Amino acid sequence: MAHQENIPFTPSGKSFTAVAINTAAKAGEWIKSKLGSHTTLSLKYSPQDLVTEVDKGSETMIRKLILTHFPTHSILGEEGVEPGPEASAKALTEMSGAEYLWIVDPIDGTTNFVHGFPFYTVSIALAYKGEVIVGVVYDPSRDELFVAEKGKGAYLRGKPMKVSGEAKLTDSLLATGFPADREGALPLNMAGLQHLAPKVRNVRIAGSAALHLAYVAAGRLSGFWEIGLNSWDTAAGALLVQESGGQVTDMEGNPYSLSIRDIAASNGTIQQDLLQELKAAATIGS
Ligand code: 2AM
Ligand code: CA
Repeated sequence: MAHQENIPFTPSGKSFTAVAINTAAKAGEWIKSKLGSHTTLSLKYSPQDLVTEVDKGSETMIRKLILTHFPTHSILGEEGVEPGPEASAKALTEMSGAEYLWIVDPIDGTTNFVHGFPFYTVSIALAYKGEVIVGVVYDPSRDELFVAEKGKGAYLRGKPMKVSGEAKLTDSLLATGFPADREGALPLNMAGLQHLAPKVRNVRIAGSAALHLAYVAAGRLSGFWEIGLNSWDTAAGALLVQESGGQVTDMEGNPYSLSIRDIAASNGTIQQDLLQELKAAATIGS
């Protein structure tokens, strides 16, 4: 990850990255134009699991754009999968044989989008033989496009990103989230929050896992954890963190993989302390 500070980033790698960037930017601008004017609001897995016609339209647009460039590639998108954790895991397993697999969240932070809270993103990752090689998260509200290429670093507005320098939890700003699963995930995330909040500088819960991960990569958050996520919430963001010098693991400290549903990401320096506290919290939450 050798960066030259003053040379602007230009996409490379058979233009996979350029396609990811252009597709995320186009879909992001489109969903932003629909803010406040969606006409359908459906419930998926639970009353907290929302979907609008804008999620579906964004995914259709993304699929068409990717397939225009790479017609033989496979695409795993949130809106192409039945709701619920079992269906998500099954869909990922079924597609795990694909050589090139795009992993797409057409709106990460749908609840925010529905309420007009400007913290939602388009998340697009490309995995080659199961390993994420490109990750792009686009935040249309601030026009920020976070991009990472495996082994080549992570960039925001052409500048290399770097994780933050906090060495202790007491100095750390963390984020977490509450996904739609109110039975399994909510008590565990609540237990983590209750356990960690007194030990850190503060905790933010802004409703987009992809953007929280991008903020860890950009050094705006020291760390992030969340139980019960899907691959489309995390694939692009995890590469952003890794390529910015941070660490991403499951709750046991195993390195990030697409099948991980429980994620802990940080600047690396606080990772072990974060995992230790989450382990202690889980014994209270279960
Ligand atoms: P979404 O907006 O794409 O659904 C909020 O804590 C995070 O959880 C968001 O990234 C949100 O993504 C995700 N999330 C919401 N419902 C979820 C579900 N049923 N399964 C997994 N992740 C979910
Ligand atoms: Ca989504």
